[in-house]
Amino acid sequence: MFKALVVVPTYNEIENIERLLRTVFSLQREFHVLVVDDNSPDGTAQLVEDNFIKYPEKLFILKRPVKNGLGNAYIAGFKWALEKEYEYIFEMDADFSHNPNDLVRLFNACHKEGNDVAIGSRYVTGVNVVNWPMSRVLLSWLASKYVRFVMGMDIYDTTAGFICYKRSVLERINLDNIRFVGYAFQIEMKFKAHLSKFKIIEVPVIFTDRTKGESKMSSGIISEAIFGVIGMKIKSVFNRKRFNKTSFH
Ligand SMILES: Nc1nc2c(ncn2[C@@H]2O[C@H](COP(=O)(O)OP(=O)(O)OP(=O)(O)O)[C@@H](O)[C@H]2O)c(=O)[nH]1
Ligand SMILES: [Mg+2]
Repeated sequence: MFKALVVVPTYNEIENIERLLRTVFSLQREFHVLVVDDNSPDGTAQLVEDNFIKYPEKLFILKRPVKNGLGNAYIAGFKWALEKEYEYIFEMDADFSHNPNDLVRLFNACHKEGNDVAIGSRYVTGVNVVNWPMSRVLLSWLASKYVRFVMGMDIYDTTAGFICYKRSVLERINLDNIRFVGYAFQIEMKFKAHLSKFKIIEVPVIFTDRTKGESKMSSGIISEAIFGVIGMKIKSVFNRKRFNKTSFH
């Protein structure tokens, strides 16, 4: 039996987390869940702990003292997963933007179809986004086009945050060197998997805007992504040149 862990970062998700856990734990396939909570003032962590008794040995929590960004929360969750025996490690939001039923499709794309990374993608078959204002759809879609162009990656939804990684991918990527925290974190993870020549597949999913709780989107996250990708690309070209030089001499 291959063990699978869904890492769910939370900040003020008290209105979503209990239903999310119920949905994941009622799936046909067994998934464990690690909630990474950054001391949510609304008591999300306490509510998760109240559910321990219902889901013994499959629900876990990592409590961090301050809000430190999505990327940092994922890195902490990935490291936790690698210390255990998980073979498949997932990223998923707590706000139902990602449909938990799609976890099985992402799992199959890796486990049955031999991919290393499966991305729940909004843009592989047109634009599958429900309830976002037009401006946000456009921003996200343009961002993905921009990244695809600058980075030269053959991925439509480069900022997607609904992902299945095989353990070997997270082992290979140096998690201590991941620099970004917002959308750029999602891009950076894909770019590093791409540079390491892992097999990446996009699985079309429908993304639905949150109906409960508040958004944590900020202009800082957007500018980090815009300037971050250029920095990442330059650094990778520079590293490749250095690598070529040392291998020829
Ligand atoms: N632990 C932790 N989780 C976070 C942090 N920021 C966001 N999250 C969680 O990460 C997931 C994605 O964040 P969202 O606020 O939904 O971001 P978004 O999807 O870009 O924007 P909206 O859906 O409009 O809110 C959610 O589960 C959040 O609770 C953070 O700093 N720390
Ligand atoms: Mg969201």
